[in-house]
Amino acid sequence: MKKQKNIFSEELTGLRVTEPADYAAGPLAIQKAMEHLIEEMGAVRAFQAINKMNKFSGFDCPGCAWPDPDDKRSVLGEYCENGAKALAEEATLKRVDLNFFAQHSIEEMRTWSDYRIGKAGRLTYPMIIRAGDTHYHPIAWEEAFSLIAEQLRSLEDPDEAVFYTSGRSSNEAAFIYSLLARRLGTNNLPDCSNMCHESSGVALSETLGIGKGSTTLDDLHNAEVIMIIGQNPGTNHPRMLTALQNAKKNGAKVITINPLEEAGLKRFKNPQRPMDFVTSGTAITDVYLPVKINQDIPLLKALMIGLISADEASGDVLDHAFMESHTAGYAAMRADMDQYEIGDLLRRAGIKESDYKAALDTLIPAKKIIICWAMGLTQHKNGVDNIKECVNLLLMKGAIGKLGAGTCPVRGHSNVQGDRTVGINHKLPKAMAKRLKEVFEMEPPMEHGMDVVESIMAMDDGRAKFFMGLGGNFATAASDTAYTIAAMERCDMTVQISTKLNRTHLHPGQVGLILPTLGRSEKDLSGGAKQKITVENSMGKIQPSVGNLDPASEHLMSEPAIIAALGEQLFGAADKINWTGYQSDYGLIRDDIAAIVSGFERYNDRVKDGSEFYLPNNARDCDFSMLPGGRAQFSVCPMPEHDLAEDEFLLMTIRSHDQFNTTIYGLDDRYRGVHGERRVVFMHPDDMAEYGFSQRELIDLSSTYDGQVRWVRKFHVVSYDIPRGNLAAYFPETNPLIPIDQYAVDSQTPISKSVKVRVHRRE
Ligand SMILES: Nc1nc2c(c(=O)[nH]1)N[C@H]1C(S)=C(S)[C@@H](COP(=O)(O)OP(=O)(O)OC[C@H]3O[C@@H](n4cnc5c(=O)[nH]c(N)nc54)[C@H](O)[C@@H]3O)O[C@H]1N2
Ligand SMILES: Nc1nc2c(c(=O)[nH]1)N[C@H]1C(S)=C(S)[C@@H](COP(=O)(O)OP(=O)(O)OC[C@H]3O[C@@H](n4cnc5c(=O)[nH]c(N)nc54)[C@H](O)[C@@H]3O)O[C@H]1N2
Ligand code: SF4
Ligand SMILES: [Mo]
Repeated sequence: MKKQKNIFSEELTGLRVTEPADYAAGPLAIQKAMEHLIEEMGAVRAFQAINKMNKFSGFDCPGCAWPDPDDKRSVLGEYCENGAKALAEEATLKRVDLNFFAQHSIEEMRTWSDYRIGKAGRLTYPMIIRAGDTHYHPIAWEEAFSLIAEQLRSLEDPDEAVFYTSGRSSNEAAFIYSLLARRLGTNNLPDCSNMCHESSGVALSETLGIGKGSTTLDDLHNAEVIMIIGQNPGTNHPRMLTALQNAKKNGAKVITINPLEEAGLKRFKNPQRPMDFVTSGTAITDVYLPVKINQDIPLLKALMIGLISADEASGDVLDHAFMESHTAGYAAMRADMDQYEIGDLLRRAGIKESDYKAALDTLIPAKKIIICWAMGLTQHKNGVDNIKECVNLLLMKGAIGKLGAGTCPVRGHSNVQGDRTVGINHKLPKAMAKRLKEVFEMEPPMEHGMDVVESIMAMDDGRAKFFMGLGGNFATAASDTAYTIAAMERCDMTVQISTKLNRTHLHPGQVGLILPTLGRSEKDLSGGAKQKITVENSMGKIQPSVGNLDPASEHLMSEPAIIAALGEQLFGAADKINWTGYQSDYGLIRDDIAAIVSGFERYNDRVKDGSEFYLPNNARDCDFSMLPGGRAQFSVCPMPEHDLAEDEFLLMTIRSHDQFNTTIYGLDDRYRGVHGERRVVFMHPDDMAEYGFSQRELIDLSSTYDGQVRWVRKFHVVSYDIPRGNLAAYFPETNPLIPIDQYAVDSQTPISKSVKVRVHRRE
């Protein structure tokens, strides 16, 4: 068999396994936060920055999109362990300087682990590499801009260019980046949400008329039941545990649906409450349902059938008045349920009847229900249906558009939601197109552009020749790593606007450019004035962000300044779009956002002096007038099918506690009892016994789709409490297993949580 090209380093780093933790946070979280901050930044710089993070006059945490409290912010600090790590990683004192690039060839750096690549430090100078070069060389900003502009002008068709965005950019940068692409004539604006919550956006837009969640922190605090499904907040949204703790104090019950019993969903010891350290903290989950991978639909159907039966007996379990006045499609969904039988559904889901009953009894009396979810639902072939099924349950109970109830897709990157709101969308919304025509007298392209998967395929077959990334680590984050990397290398030019070195920089096109940029925590003095940026959190609130640290290098430009300078170079200073003005006054960008995007009226006023505001949200207001018949829509969701061969497992590719996507903070996943190593695969002890695998044994994994076999090698088996037939391993090391053409129906999100794989003893 042909050996597939190795992309990730297979170097082993020394696995140690302990018992999984039975609570999250506590004193160790504070200790770990401090260790990362002080090691990367030194004590003085660390305290200077951390005291401003998530404060009204400070900067927004560069980690996840979890919201800050609306009213008061804690004097002890409004951040979590992983927020501290995100800051430490960005504000590190380590530097990738000219010397570094002179010393290390890209060939050499490709052999490094992602951990080592990331730990090299902050990029400090614009760099270029051309086909045949072994090393990156410095280039002046002006020269870089004219090279890029020249390349873009030389394209036969603007659709040969692809403009990717990762979710850390500000509203200001994202808005003018989308303007740049559209002014050029393309909607090729793939973004990280294509790999993330796109399934949520599609499902929620179709059923509730808005591609975002409907709840706020206040709703969580007032809910009777919170379902947490396919999400690991203890690691990925740690301050959500504080919200859950408050909700529990107010009497909420939590139902958790997850193949893994994650520590953060067992108990929480709030680092802000030292009393929690001496007690056992707060129990988070009341009913835990250890669902098999991607068997959420059968489980949700079983719960809905249970609710319908209970309602038939008492008449007051479902909200009939709400369904009659606000929804459509219930009869069809109800009729579809007749073909299912609860016992079968539970067998498929792998759920015991007693656990099911406990969940059902919790849901029956509840009127205020919130469903929270993340990648465990979105990254499957049927990701869109997974979310529609959640909406069905909420609609039956009338649990939408009122205090304490609604949808809560918990967003990933800190501004991924804002980027989409202000224009990063490969499908240009009609209303936005109309405003662009009116305000800028331009003719925006109307056909849909390419998303992540389509862009990679287009780079592969030569339809796309130019790639620009506003942040992110495209080659490593996307699926089918070997294919994706080869596709990117085929481009005439690749340009990465980045804070830190990553693997994507090591696989440039014919010409590769790195444009180093400021991070959130840094002072932005573009144009000689103190600039602020704005972001939108997972709950639709817009807030300003102003960094206070000295920049990592005097040669950095801010994201808005880079994009606007390129716009000026391409379209001239006399263009209808004020590229020149944008570079020195982000207030002008906000004025134009206000002119183009609804909900941003008086934008500059409303983010003055640290103030924040919520964007309008029709689902929160129970207004479904944009949907057929003015009603929220029930959906009929078919069952997930995998057609597994007898020796195939379903693999979910998940995050450790020591990473932010492709940025590896450290080598531990302490809540799951894994230390010093990322090349592990979690397996049920009975499955291990069947294969004769011993703890820590090294195995290889392969996936076979359409006759093509893909491999990743050298993973330690770790015995774990995971459903039989299911496996878990970390991303991005397992991305080479996911074929580019395996994605969710309608959202094209790669199937990162249900990859069919085989396990192999190493010869
Ligand atoms: N520290 C840190 N924070 C982060 C990130 C990070 O990498 N590190 N990434 C950010 C980003 S971009 C995102 S999108 C979010 C991701 O946040 P999450 O979605 O919480 O992250 P994952 O690790 O992908 O975990 C998914 C969870 O879903 C479960 N799961 C997997 N498959 C299924 C399934 O079929 N059904 C059910 N019910 N559960 C399933 C897994 O066991 C796991 O607990 O976090 C954001 N925050
Ligand atoms: N198998 C598998 N694959 C997945 C997932 C999964 O669960 N499993 N999750 C998917 C998800 S949810 C997501 S969101 C994607 C993430 O995909 P990306 O967003 O593309 O990846 P990140 O690792 O977040 O990007 C990190 C890089 O961003 C740059 N960066 C950091 N901060 C800034 C900044 O402020 N400005 C700029 N310009 N650059 C910055 C740094 O250079 C850093 O190396 O991955 C997806 N891939
Ligand atoms: S919960 Fe998310 S946004 Fe809040 S401090 Fe932690 S990482 Fe940052
Ligand atoms: Mo994400």
